[in-house]
Amino acid sequence: MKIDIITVVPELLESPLSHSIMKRAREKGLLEVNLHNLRKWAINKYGQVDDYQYGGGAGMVMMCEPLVNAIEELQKDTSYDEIIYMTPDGGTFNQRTANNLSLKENVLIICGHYKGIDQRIRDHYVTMEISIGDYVLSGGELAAAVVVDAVGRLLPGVLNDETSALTDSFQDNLLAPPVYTRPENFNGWEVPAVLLSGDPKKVDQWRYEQSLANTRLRRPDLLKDDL
Ligand code: 6GU
Repeated sequence: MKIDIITVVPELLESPLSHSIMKRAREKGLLEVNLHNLRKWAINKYGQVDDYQYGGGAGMVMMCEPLVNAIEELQKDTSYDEIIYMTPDGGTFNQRTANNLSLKENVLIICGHYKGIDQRIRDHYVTMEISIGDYVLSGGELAAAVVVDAVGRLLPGVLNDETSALTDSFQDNLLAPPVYTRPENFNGWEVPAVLLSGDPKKVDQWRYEQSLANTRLRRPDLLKDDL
């Protein structure tokens, strides 16, 4: 999978996408992430990519011209399955969206800053708008890093048995069960006996019951919507 990202602050995305599982996914060639600095397509030598908004009001708006030139140039090499705009008024990102995106070949992500991007870009280029939750970030970059991480780890071959996505919270609309590691007794705190029983059927059953109980208690909403 290839993900191109248009941003005015590539530095915000570099580190989160260069460590741990994202690093391995990229090194293995399973995930290609390219950061494109929008300033490259600025309208003047001052690097301008934003301007005052029509109708007045506080905050700058990212202009059409640099964005169109950036998108059109990238589209010369790539036919995108989705052009995503990261925005707090987009659809809320969840595991289902991550699963769907992980099946795409080429995705372009546009990170907004300031008051956002000119509406005409959203009307004429953007195919999907994503928010990561009901709060406002200073820009779309951290949200884009969240999306790339959640999607990247689902690509076949990225995770191994130790990190398998199949047992994650949300993958089946249930929260994950509790986990334990050595020692069996720490300060008198015991590992649940069933996990030491050596009976995989019993262990599976216990984990499922714990997942269900956890979900009922903490996130009953998950049991209502179908993934
Ligand atoms: Cl995608 N962008 C911004 N700026 N704020 C957000 C967001 C995105 N998702 C939640 N808050």
